[in-house]
Amino acid sequence: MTLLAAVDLGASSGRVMAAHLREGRIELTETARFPNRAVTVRGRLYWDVLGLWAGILEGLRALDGPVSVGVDSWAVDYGLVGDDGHLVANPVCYRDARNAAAKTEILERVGAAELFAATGIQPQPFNTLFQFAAETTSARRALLIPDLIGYWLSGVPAWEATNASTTGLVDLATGDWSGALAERIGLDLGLLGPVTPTGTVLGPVLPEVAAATGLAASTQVIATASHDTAAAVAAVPYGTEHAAYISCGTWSLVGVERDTPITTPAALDAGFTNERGADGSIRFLRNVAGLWLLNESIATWRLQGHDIDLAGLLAEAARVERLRSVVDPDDARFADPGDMPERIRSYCAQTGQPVPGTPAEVAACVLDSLALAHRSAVEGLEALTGDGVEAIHVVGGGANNGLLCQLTADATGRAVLAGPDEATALGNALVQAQALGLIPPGPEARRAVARASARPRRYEPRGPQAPWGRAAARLQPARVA
Ligand code: LFR
Repeated sequence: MTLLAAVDLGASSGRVMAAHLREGRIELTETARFPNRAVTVRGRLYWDVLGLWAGILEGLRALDGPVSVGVDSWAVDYGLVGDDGHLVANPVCYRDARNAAAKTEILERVGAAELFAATGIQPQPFNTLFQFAAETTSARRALLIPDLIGYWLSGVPAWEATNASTTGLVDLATGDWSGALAERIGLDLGLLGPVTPTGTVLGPVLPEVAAATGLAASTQVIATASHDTAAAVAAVPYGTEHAAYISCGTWSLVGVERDTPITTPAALDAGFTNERGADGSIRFLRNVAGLWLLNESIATWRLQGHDIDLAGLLAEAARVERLRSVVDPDDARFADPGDMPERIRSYCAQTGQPVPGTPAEVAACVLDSLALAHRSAVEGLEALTGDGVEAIHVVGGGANNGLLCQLTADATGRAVLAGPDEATALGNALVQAQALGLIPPGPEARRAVARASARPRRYEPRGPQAPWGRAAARLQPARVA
C-alpha cells in the first residue's frame, strides 16, 4: 500500500485527503477540513491564504508517511511574491469587482473573438488576464494558488499546465504563454515562468515544512492537475457510453473531453471555453454558476438565525411544485457574495413569476434552475461538437445532492451517473501516482483505477421533457433583458 496526500482547496473549504493506493484502487480519507471564505477589507475581496496554509500544515501533520503531496484549487487566482520569496500582497478573490473594468478596457483593444481564437478561453471578468491588467505591482513572480502552496511546500516555483490554461494567457497552439497576446495588451510576462507539464515532480518538501509537519524529508511535492476541475475530470469513471461530465460544486462545469479545441464564434457566443486536461486534452466546457446559489442562500439564512439542515431542506424542496419559478443562475446579479434569497426573489418578481417564500421554495427554485442550466449546456455541447451525449457523469460534492442529480436527469432526459463525490482529490492523487510510476501513464489507466475506486449511483430520467422546454423558453426574455 502507498500513501499519497491530496490537498484540495475549494471556494468554501479546503481539506487534506489521505489517498491509499492498494491493488489498483484508491481509498480516500479526510485528515483535515478547514473553512475557506472570501473576506472583504476596504472594499476589496480577498482570500485568507494564510489561514489555508495553516490548515494545510495541520492536515499534513496528521498523515502517516505519504510519499508525495499534490495541491489543487479553484482556478485563475494567484499570489504575488517578491524577490525574497515572500508574499507582496494578499491574493484577491476572483469575485472582486476590480476585474470587470479591466475586462472592458482590454476587450476594447483586443476583441473577444481574437482572444478566444488565440487561447480558447471564454472571456470572463475573473480570467487572470484581466486580473493582471487591474494589478499594479512590484512583485517578482505571480503564482496561481496551488503553485503558491507548492512553492511554500517545496521552494520550487511552477506554473502547472491545467491551471495555467485558465488564465486566458496561454496560446492554444503552443501550450505556453502567448507573448504576442501579452504584447498586444501591454502585459509584462516577466511575472511568469515556463508552463510546467502536469505531473512534474517538483522536489522534496523544504526542511522547514518537514519540521512543521513531521513529513519525511524525502516526501515529494508534485505539480498534480492543479486546477480542481481538471483533477475532477481526470477521475471521471467513464463507461462505454458517450458521456458528458458535470463537475458540480460551487460551480457546475458542464463539458466533454476532446482532442481539439472549438474556437468558433458559435462556441464563444454560447459561453464555452477550452481548458487543458491532465493529458493535454481539451476540456470543452461551460461554467454554470452551480451550488454557489444554494450555499450562499444557506449562509444568508443561517446569518439570519434560521436553523438550516441541508438534508431536511432538500427533502422539503423535493416536495415543492416543480418549475414554479426559474432563474438564470449565470445572471450577473447572483455573482457577488451576500443575500442570495433576496436577489432570487427580486429576479422572480421582475420576470413576473411566483416569488418563492420559504427556504424550501427558494431551494427548489435554485435546483430546478440549475437542472435547466445543465440541460441548456448539454444541448450546447451536442450542437457545437456534433456528438450526441448519451449519459452524464456528475462528480464532486454535487454528486451527493440526490435531488439535483435526479432533476438533472429529468431535465436533460439522460441517465445521470453520480460520483465520486471526491473526484477532485481522487484525480489529484491519481496524477501523483502516475508521476511516481505507481500506475501506468495515460487517461485509460487512470480511469480504470477511478472505476475500481468508486461505483456511481444511477438516476434515470422521469416524466416528460416538455415542462423543462417550456421553462427554458420562459427564461429566454430574462436572459436578453
Ligand atoms: C471550480 C473552478 C472553475 C473555475 C472557477 C473559478 O472550482 O475552478 O473551474 O472557472 O472555479 O476559479
